[in-house]
Amino acid sequence: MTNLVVLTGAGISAESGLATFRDPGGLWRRYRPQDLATPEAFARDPELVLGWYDARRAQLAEVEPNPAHLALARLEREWPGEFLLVTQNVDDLHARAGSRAMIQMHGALKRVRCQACGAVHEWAAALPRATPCPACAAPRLRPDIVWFGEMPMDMPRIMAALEDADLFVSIGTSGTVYPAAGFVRMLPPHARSIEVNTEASAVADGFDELRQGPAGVLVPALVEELLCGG
Ligand code: BJW
Repeated sequence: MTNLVVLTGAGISAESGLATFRDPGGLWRRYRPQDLATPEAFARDPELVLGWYDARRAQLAEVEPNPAHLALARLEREWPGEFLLVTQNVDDLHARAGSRAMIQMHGALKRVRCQACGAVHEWAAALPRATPCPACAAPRLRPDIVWFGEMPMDMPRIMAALEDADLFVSIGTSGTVYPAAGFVRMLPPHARSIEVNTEASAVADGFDELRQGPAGVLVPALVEELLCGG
């Protein structure tokens, strides 16, 4: 039995039409992360931050999972060993493709969290400032997103899966944001690691194998190879 951990980043959703962060045209080429993706930014200008997440949440209605998302859902269904998908993405494309054994380590656009009572709510609409929490009525809801300086979600489960991994596949991530960028260095010595990206990531030298090209083409081929040996 082979334990498989797959890590994905913004590159896997690029062919669905969602901008990445650091590529030309990426979100961090147009906006400053310190203005939008930190707790301090939210405290300073909640309307700006909520509006940015409202726009990105609304954009999800305009995009569909691509062949790479669908192939990973197939891999989960047909893989004979343990399987865990860890995504840094806050979009809902993996879930809509059918992935279930999944951790969204940086949170989810379609969830909000109450800063007063901690309740997490599914949220598909806009989030106006001071909307009361459905659980406690406090006007303290925020996007359920992991901003810079905050702890990514489900880290103990992710670390346990990495410790037991025999195979690690990283897809469409630049390898610049930690802790995810460090996962390839946390694998047991025997584990095989494969990176799929249109260009070598910042941590590419830690992988056994690099496959260069678009995820929408390379991931279905890799999944076929892993499941059918060719
Ligand atoms: C394709 C493709 C195609 C394109 N096919 N490929 C100094 C040193 C080390 C660490 C730190 C440091 N200073 C601060 C830190 C910590 C900080 C950090 O890493 N900062 C770095 C920028 C230096 N990290 C944190 O603060 C994290 N928390 C933390 O560390 O807590 C402490 C702790 C944790 C654990 C243990 C102990 C302590 C939190 C990070 C939160 C990240 N948040 C964001 C935004 C919020 C979500 C949102 O609004 O969407 O998450 S930032 C942004 O970057 C987003 C992404 O999830 C994340 C990663 O980006 P990703 O996915 O890699 O996208 P890109 O655009 O960078 O890359 C896309 C790639 O795809 C490229 O390589 C393309 O080539 C490729 N590609 N098209 C295949 N078709």
